[in-house]
Amino acid sequence: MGMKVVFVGPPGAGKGTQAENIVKKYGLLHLSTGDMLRAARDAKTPVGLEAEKYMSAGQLVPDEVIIKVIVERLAQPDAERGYLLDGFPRTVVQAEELDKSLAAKGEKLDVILHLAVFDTEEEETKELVRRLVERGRTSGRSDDTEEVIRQRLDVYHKQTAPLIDYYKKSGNLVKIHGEKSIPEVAAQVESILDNIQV
Ligand code: B4P
Repeated sequence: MGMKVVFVGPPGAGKGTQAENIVKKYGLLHLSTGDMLRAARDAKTPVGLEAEKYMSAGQLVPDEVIIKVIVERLAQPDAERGYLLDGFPRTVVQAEELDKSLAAKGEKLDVILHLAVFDTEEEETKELVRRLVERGRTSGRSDDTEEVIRQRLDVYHKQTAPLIDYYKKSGNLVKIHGEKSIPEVAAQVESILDNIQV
């Protein structure tokens, strides 16, 4: 079984950006719940149509919807080579369910990378809003408007930030300084993953 890595961080912290490089370098499967939900929406599946209502409003889709999607995906044979979870878990309930499904197979996560952007919420918000408004200009993503971005950040602080304490207890949480340039962030991540034995 390959390396099992999780990215936790606010919207716009660079999870998707860094994930591309990591999965290539370490041969991992990239599972971005945001990408999976957008693909389901575009394919007009029942899960995708349900998810769109939440995503366009900057809310999280219900835990039971996303947990089922991920647990089923991790049971596929290609997950054996190791994976990077990008955007999942996003709530403590999702993290607990993931731990339970791994424990049932005698497995656990190797590392949780906490992609933080500055130490104060004020500086963080300013930078994340700037990045996502900029991305919205070219991506056409319906949730990259300033109003929805602020809503997503609020949801992050209330529902996802508690994951940091949850994972601190596990002892394999590492903080990455996501305010640095893209190559500098990549170097921090690589220095951690290079030292993981699986
Ligand atoms: P996601 O698609 O996961 O979106 P994200 O948090 O906005 O992206 P990310 O942090 O990956 O930012 P990126 O690298 O692109 O989620 C979208 C929605 O899906 C959620 O709001 C929710 O509704 C739903 N959802 C997903 N998972 C869920 C779950 N588990 N439970 C419930 N709901 C779920 O970077 C952003 C921009 O910054 C880019 O333009 C990039 O170029 C730039 N950038 C990156 N790194 C930089 C750096 N170091 N310096 C300067 N700019 C940088």
